[in-house]
Amino acid sequence: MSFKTIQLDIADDVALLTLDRPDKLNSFTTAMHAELREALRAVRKAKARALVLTGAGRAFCAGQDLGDANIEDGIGDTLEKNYNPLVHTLRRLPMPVLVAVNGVAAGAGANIALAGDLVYAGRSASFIQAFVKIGLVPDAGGSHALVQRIGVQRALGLAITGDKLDAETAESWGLIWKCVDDDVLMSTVMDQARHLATQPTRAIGLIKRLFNAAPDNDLEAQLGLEAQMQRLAGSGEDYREGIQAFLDKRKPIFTGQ
Ligand code: T3D
Repeated sequence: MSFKTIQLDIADDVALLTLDRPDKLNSFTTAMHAELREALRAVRKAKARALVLTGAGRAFCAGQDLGDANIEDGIGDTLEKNYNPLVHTLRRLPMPVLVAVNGVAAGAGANIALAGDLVYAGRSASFIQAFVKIGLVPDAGGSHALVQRIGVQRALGLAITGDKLDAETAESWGLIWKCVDDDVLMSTVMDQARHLATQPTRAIGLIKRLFNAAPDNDLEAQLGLEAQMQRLAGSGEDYREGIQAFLDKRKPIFTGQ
């Protein structure tokens, strides 16, 4: 499958999706959004068991391409047509989504990164809620993810100032999973993705559903959802294999079912 603004490689059950407009710091265009939709459909069709998202060159993504911004027809429409479905798709993919933030992640670029499940960043990477600098508000799920992960004060601070947050601080605040040295970022993320692709994928998809729902549920509703997800997980082949392997004192072989 060949694309103009992204690259997609699928091997060993791991899909590697690279935003590929390095001259424009991989900023999003309408064409890139269309290609991302097609690529994510292909990832599902191929039954990949882990997805890695990264950027080509020195940046992860500088958000919306400001030369391709939809000033005339209304930015809200662009969000509803392009960004919001992308956030939903990444959050709902029934496989772990790992993000390798290889450089600056600004505006919607930062917030699409935060839509991943395990966000890794190279030590020189940074996160910028750049919206306010052009008179906009955080979008692409940023106002939700930031408040949930780092609390209102830090989230507001980043959104109102548009200040750069370095990767080490992002890790220490709990905004991302891990900050690692730049030169081992891709190998670390790919190793983890290949490992996760051998794990109980169906259960991981259910874990995502459970944890994505948790912030909006009270305890009663969440207990009910846990029972529902556990029923589904417990009806899977991987549960039977996990139990059998434990009893046999051997390593489980999970099929992802
Ligand atoms: O439709 C809608 O508009 C709604 C959606 C909105 C969502 C959003 O994401 S709004 C926020 C958009 N993003 C930004 O405001 C960030 C703009 N970029 C920057 O602030 C800086 O580029 C960075 C802090 C990200 C990186 O700075 P630096 O000094 O490392 O790089 P640079 O020199 O600024 O950029 C390098 C090139 O990339 C440069 O092109 P050139 O001069 O070499 O031809 C620059 O113009 C280009 N570039 C960077 N960001 C964008 C971009 N081109 C188009 N759009 C960009 N967002």
